[in-house]
Amino acid sequence: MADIDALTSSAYSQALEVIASVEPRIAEATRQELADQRGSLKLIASENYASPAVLLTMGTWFSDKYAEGTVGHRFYAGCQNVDTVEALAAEHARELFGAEYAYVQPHSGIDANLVAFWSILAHRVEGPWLEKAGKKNVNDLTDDDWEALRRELGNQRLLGMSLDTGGHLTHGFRPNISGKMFHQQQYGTDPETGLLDYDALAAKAREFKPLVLVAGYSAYPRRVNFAKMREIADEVGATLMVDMAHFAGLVAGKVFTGDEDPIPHAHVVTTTTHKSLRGPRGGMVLATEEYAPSVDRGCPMVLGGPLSHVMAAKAVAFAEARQPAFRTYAQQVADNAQSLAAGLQSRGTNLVTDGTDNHIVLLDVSSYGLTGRQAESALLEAGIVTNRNSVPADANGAWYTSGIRVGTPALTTRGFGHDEFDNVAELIVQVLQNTEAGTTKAGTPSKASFVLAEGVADKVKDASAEMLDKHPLYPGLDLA
Ligand code: DSN
Repeated sequence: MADIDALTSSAYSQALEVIASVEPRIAEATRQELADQRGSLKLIASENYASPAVLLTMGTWFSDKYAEGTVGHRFYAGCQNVDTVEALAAEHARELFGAEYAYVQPHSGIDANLVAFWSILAHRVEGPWLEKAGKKNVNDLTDDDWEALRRELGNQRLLGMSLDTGGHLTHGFRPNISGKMFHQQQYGTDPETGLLDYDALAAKAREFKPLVLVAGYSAYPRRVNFAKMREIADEVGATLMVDMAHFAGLVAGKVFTGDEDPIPHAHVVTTTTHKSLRGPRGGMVLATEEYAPSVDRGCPMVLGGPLSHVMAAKAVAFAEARQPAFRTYAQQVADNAQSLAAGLQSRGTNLVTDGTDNHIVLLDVSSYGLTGRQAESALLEAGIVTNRNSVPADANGAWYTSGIRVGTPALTTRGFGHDEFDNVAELIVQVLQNTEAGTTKAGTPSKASFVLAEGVADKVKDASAEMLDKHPLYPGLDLA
């Protein structure tokens, strides 16, 4: 069998030489990025490390091919190989998730959500409206028809989780297109527990009667009961759309099953492919057969030419995720989050919802006298990469915040287990305990500047290095 590590090393060494022959600074930045990722504790909950096979698949001439349309039905000639790639990626996705239909063209999560929104509108609003107007398809519409249809489409309602309680920008947040194209309202979490309150959500849905109920999150450290979500959607006649971008890996790895698996319950499911799923950077829509024809119109409705090189990498990543080892990985991601949360709590850190049962831990750092911004910067100085995040009803708003979001997918890929994550908790706490809020130039309290006690960053970096050396990133990858 080929020595994959040796092949990977030589592939990247040679690729970097080729790149350096044109723009050496890009080759250098690429080397530096690897060194930085290797040398820091990556705790950003939405990041991971894709395999060399996935990364290499993105660097090919598929990037040069246009292929608007769908498999076997393209607007450009010469798409036979793109057809192979797209069909395979979709097949792997359907098998991996047990979905009726998969659309692998979206370039990102927001693209996937836009495809889903417009598909739902086309299916639920445009279709019946065309029938009523006696028109076969949108090409038959007059200017007056269009005006009336636009009014109809623009009057639809969407109910999604609010940003400060863990929802995503694309779930109806006002400044996002989703908050402008729909009449939107947001549901939150229980102010005492921080947990989703399904009764309150149902009451809001009954009152608001949304066409689209969006479930899913990017900063909620708990599982969601999608069977309950579907009951609520059905009661009010809404389409249930689940954005599983964050936890797709836990669904693929069968950590979330039954009521926690969105696929059997939602009409339409969207995801990114690069977070816990550990694939290339991109998006995807899964749907029931009923919604498939309108999702298939993602291009030209929302998207331009698909990124064929990324669709190829999706196929490779999904093939990896269908291997038994991925289930072990996904379970470890969830177990490690438990260790991290317990380690933080036992050292006196407040966690939103008092813990986790997915891959996310959300720290409320206000008890340390810090904003999220100060904590994020101090942690970075000590080689711990996180992101600041709002906590529910955040007194510091969405820019400075009071929270730090951390997640386990990336370091679990490196092989970190229970003891290492307990140690990571210790290092985080050491930084937070030794950081003080700074002042502005005028001497007033600052929400951004901070002072990390001398020597702490080095001590934490040394302790991290011991663990990182034990679990090297891309162990066999040795750049010449
Ligand atoms: N940027 C992603 C995250 O960090 O959760 C969501 O878009």
